[in-house]
Amino acid sequence: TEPSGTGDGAVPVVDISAVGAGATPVQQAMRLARRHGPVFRRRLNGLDTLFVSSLDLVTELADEERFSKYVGPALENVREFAADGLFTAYNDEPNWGKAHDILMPAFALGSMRAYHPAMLRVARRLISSWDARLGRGTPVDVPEDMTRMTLDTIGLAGFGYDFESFAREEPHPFVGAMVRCLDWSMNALGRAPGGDHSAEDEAFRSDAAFLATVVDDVISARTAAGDDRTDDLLGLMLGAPHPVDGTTLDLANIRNQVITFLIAGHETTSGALSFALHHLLKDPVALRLAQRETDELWGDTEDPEPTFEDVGRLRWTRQVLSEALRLWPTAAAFSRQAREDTFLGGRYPLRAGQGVTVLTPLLHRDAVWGDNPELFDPTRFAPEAEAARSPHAYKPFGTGERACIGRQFALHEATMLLGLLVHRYRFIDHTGYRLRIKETLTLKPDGFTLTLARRTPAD
Ligand code: MNH
Repeated sequence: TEPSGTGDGAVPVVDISAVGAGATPVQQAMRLARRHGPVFRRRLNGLDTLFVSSLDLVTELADEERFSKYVGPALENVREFAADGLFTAYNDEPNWGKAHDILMPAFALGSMRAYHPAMLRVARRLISSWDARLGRGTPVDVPEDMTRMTLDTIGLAGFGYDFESFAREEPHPFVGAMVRCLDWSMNALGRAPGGDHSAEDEAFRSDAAFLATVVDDVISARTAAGDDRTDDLLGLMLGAPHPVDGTTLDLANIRNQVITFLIAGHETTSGALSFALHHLLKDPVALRLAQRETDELWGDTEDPEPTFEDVGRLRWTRQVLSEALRLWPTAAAFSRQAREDTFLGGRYPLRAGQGVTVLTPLLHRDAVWGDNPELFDPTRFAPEAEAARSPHAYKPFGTGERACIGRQFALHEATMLLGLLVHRYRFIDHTGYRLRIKETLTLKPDGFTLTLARRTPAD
């Protein structure tokens, strides 16, 4: 669509100041979009957010010539602890381009091959821990263990640092402090004027300071050993010269990158794995197909040794993850800003710099997904089906040059783990779990536990 128009598009304005955004702002926005349509303006205590969720408009927003990433109010809050790290940097902040160029090699295909052994090692920690529960018949807390797994994986693969999450009764304190920081970022958005938030802010400062001590620990574990390897993320951060101008990252920026990657590198992958397991639990046919796929690779081997190539062969398992991320994209919104004054859809006027938020879960339920978008159906990601669909219908990893740098990392890690789990266990829905979603800027199933049994050859 040409960026011209009459500007007469009337956008519904929904003022939620009286009720607030509550503890589940994404799910609230989904309800508002269902009621008011794919474009609406949410007004909250004087802060307006323009939400968009239809394929035609998101296709326009994905046009990098007209739009770029917008660091909106939520990310401004995250900047309080991640500053100019890759995720929260402004487009025109020189450290974004610099760090992007320096860190890209850590996410090339060859690097995934290098991370594979660490990913497998951590997957086995989770399996040992689940095997131990199995003997005692005690339930596992799925999101909590997925977080143990993904945190240890980014720690070891990216930083050579061991959080040892499975050796702890409680999650590593990094996790609690991080969740509270993310929660603060989300809740601070909806503050009514005049309230006293000094206690929350002080608690936030202390959590952010704790995160910084973990960062120091991660960095000094490497530098104190005089280790100057540059074949992982931390090595690139500390030592690699920019491919063109030869400069390296400064220490303040390195610290911001470490915090950014420790958070972005595990939190959303953990949620994605948890949703995928939830859907497999509720869909015996999809589960059976995943089991069959792993049986074809590994037979009834007691402890399979997945190769890097094996993970690429787990096509159905990967489709299961893609479909889980369609229904519940764990980073559920991203924002764009107009480069120049323009009209979105030829109707809605936008000023240069003005932000627009894509509500990804509803984009993922657009009519392009057919008549039954709520149905969990991994065949939607069969290669032919994907080829026939607009690439803009599916955006769990954002869009354009600021899209997720860790996508292949997350998918390799998660596909391998899911494959190993369905190969080994029967999942028992001991509570008759009904999906409830907890929001702490990202989405996770709330209170999701399972009990397990070993699969027998007859299963
Ligand atoms: Mn990740 C950006 C989702 C896994 C590191 N990530 C984004 C964005 C989305 C996203 C959406 C774009 C945000 C925006 O436009 O404002 N990320 C995910 C999801 C998963 C995920 C759903 C897992 C599933 N991300 C990972 C992993 C890593 C990572 C794993 C690191 C190892 N992500 C990033 C970084 C950025 C990002 C860094 C910012 C990239 C940039 O702006 O240059």
